[in-house]
Amino acid sequence: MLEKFVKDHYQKSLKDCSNEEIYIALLELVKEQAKQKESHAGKKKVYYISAEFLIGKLLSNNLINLGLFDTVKKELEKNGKSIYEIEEIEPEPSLGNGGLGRLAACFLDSIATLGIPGDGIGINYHLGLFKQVFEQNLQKEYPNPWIEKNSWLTKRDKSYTVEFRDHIVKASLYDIAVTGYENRTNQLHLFDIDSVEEKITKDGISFDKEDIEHNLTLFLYPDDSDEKGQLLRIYQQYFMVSAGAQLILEECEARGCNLHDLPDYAAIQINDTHPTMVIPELIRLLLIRGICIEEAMEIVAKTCAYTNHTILAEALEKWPIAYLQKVVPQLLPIIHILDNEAKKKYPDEAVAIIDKEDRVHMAHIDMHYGYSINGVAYLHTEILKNSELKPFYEIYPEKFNNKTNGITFRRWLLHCNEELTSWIEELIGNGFKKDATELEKLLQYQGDQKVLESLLRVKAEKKKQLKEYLLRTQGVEIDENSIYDIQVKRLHEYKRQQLNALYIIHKYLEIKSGIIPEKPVTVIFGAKAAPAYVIAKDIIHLILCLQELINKDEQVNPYLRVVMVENYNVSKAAQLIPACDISEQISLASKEASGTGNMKFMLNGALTLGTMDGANVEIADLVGKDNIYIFGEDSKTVIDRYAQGSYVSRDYYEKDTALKEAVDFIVGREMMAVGDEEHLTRLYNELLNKDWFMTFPDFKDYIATREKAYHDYNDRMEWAEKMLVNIAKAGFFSSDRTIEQYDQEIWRTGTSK
Ligand code: OX2
Repeated sequence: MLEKFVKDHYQKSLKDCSNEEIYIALLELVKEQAKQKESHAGKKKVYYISAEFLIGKLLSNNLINLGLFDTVKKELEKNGKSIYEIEEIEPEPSLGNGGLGRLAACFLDSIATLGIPGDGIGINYHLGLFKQVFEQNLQKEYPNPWIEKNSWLTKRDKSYTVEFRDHIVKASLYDIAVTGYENRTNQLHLFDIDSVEEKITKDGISFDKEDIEHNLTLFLYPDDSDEKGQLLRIYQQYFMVSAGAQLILEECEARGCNLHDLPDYAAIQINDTHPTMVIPELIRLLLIRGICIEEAMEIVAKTCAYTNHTILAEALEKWPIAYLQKVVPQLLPIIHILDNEAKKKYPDEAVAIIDKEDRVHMAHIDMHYGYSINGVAYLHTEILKNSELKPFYEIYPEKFNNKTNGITFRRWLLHCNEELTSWIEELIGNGFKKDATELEKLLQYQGDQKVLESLLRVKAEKKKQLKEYLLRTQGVEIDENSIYDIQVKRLHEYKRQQLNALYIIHKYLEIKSGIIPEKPVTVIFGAKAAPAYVIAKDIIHLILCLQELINKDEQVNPYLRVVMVENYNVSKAAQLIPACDISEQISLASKEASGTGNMKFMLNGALTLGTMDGANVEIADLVGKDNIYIFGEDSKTVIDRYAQGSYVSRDYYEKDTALKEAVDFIVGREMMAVGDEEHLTRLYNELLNKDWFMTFPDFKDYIATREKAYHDYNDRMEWAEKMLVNIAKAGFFSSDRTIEQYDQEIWRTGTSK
């Protein structure tokens, strides 16, 4: 089919096309095919509004979803071309930061796959989050431009006017087709301004934050450490929701809605607090259209639903009224009404929208004026109900519900691990592609030596591929026969990459003292730190210094190596995850709302080394304690200790010699020879005097559990059996299951069974 397409469109044979030409032809072919699956069926539609959509490269996934991948791959092979080389040409959009944005992307895939009418609404950031480069063992940030002349974006002949206090801008609509797996095509709507100027950045990612006309759609999460940065974020958020709300009302009216019955035509999912202003904005638009305030509030409260992704206080946005006044004064009368009405009914200060310091609590708007509040894993939702959001749970118990996150198996199995996919297919057929719970059929092969051996061969093949990839892309050499122990995720103190680093130091010191590990280990990291997050960048510095020190040390490097992958993104995740033996999920219990990397690793046959946090709790439940490595204190102990304010990290340091040695090493002679004193000393002091995310109490158990996992790894048959159980039990974490629950319990479009 590609051959014919190329002939018809370019009057050329496939053999004579360059890879670039083939890539462009495939873009067009996919867009054409996707268009044929657009549908207007369905009265009620979901609008998933999110500041982030971490969609990754789309070519292969679209081909898989449209059922064209194998045909195209073969046609290319026949003509001496490779789909994998063509994939490399596609730039990866950096429209997201981490789990929150990747979840949004997986959800769009599943919404389309289940045939649910549902579109995404976001912003077309030209320079993305940022591109991470390592220089002198430090993270440096550069723009990440990704929009080319030929891309997945389709400019629509449609725009909306968005009014700020001092500017009026035109929000132009761009769409990216979202193909469902053997089902309908939906859209990701991304708004942009025509006057955006990619060239205004200097010295990395600096730019004039007040130049809204040119900067509005440049970066995701521009630095908000000063007032100008915070104002810019408010500009971006209002831009997204005002254009989005206008689009929603227009579409619903076109489908026959009279606005009084909006909840029958739209379900708006507010992904974290960034899109919260859609609530007052929709009310404002309904008022303009002649609906009275009481009814407008009621309509909106029946249309909007909120997802909470974190209990970290600093991530729950609170905008000063004075800032909102400077950008969107038209919303303030409405926000005051929302606040007054809430205060009349519920005088408790803890649930106020506007607090005593005149700040607007965005999540409080969502909870009072939305009809559903969901957490993203069982434990997280329980913590929201019983502690973090308890005052709200007491008022609105019926609004609270859990939706444990999921991942799309099209990307995180079918595409990233064709070898494992074929292995599964040979054993249990291909029903699991539509119904992921069928993976449980693999359990019948638990004691089957031949099957287990072939599973180990698949893993070995993926490990070899990763070795080649790292050599080709980063020039680093790793040992394919070592254990691959991987931690990839945003860099945050609560995720505790620093605990992993302390283990590495401990191991290094052991090897130096003559204690040789049973099996060599390669510890791999990938993580971006927010540009203004000082300690997170210090942790990256620590890891990069360890990488340099250890990899150069010939006494140590046969047994231990450290690799920090530069500019970790979706494509790199797709290389790393299938090759992993041990998946590090070591957040401080209670702090990781869910995690979704943990699910991807499990699905690809890695064993989890983790705390009882987020979705790890559900993974542990599913696979049983013999098939997971759990360590550390539980969430109750941690929450109680915070409540008592009794944690003193130095007490642990004084009592545990191994810990003391590892911590002191950070500022020791060897590290100072490769690192920067200011960064290392700051991190050392932070751990010793604060350690807010309590790495020290978990250190001992972490070391012991990790050693146990490494030891167990040597019994290859037993290990393979554990891998098999993990793969077999991963079906629950398909985002198709998650979305079916959203649809049945929150959106109620009436589509899914
Ligand atoms: C992340 C959470 O940290 C992570 O635990 C979760 O899996 C993911 O969202 C998807 O739900 N920003 N990112 C998150 O929360 C916030 C806020």
